[in-house]
Amino acid sequence: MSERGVARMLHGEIPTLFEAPPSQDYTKDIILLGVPYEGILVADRHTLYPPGSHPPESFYARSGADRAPDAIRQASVIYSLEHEGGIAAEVNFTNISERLEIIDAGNHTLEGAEDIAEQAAQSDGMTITLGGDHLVPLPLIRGKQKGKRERTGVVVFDSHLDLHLSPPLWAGSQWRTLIDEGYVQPEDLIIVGPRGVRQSQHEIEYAREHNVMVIPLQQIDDQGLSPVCEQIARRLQPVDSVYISLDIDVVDPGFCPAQKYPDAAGFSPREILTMMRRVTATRPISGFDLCCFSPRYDEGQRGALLAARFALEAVYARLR
Ligand SMILES: [Mn+2]
Repeated sequence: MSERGVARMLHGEIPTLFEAPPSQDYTKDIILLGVPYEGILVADRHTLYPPGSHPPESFYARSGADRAPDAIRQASVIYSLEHEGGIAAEVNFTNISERLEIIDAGNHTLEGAEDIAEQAAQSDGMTITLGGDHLVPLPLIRGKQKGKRERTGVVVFDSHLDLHLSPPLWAGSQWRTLIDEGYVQPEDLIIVGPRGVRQSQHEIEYAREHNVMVIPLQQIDDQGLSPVCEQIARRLQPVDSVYISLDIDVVDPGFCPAQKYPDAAGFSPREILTMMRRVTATRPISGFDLCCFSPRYDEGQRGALLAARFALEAVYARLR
């Protein structure tokens, strides 16, 4: 018996995400893309390094998210649409390819990604983006709002608030930039999953003063997943669509050790999938990104496989 070949290659040994056809036609329903960007690096508690620097290896701060898109693509053959179109067991066995046109637009810079998001939004398409670090949603949401101005709820799954004011173009200030530029209203920003001690007092004060919805992981432990999802759904009632940004460090590193900023005892993958499903149950999804996966620290591709599964859930959200 011969091995089943990979049908759609992006470049070299790298298949397209879900083996979707490679294309630059941004009028399709779902545009898959990679943004292999890693910018300012945190070196330690006091030091930031500019983009392109190579700080010494440290457990406090790790790099390598620029390798993530292609590593996730390699694992995503498990979810190949070439497998009879992709019959989604979680969506009443719906055939994905019969309902949605999906392409892989390849890897792009921040500027290129912003342009793609703008074009996709103009034809009511949606981007599913593999980062890169957590600056990546900045151009994606900015471009999306330029292409189609609407009230967008942003649901962030992250162990960190990322509500720093500066420096600009840092994966710790992206939400403030989007708010300050007027693309997102602070009350439409929902941050799910902060844990540990790596938050700053001024971020917490900003969230409180501007009515950003912050749901620490422990609130879900105490109140339960369903009641908290109902609170999020109520907050999302006035928005036109929901953009989901997933920092892989919200997941327990036991499931995915390949994180830039690992912190013990996080969410299980299925808790994240359940929340993604619930928050898009009443409002349409208009974009998704997954960031801060560093394949340098992956083991047996299990982190890459999980990242691909999260991207698939964003396809499901569009399908439902
Ligand atoms: Mn984070």
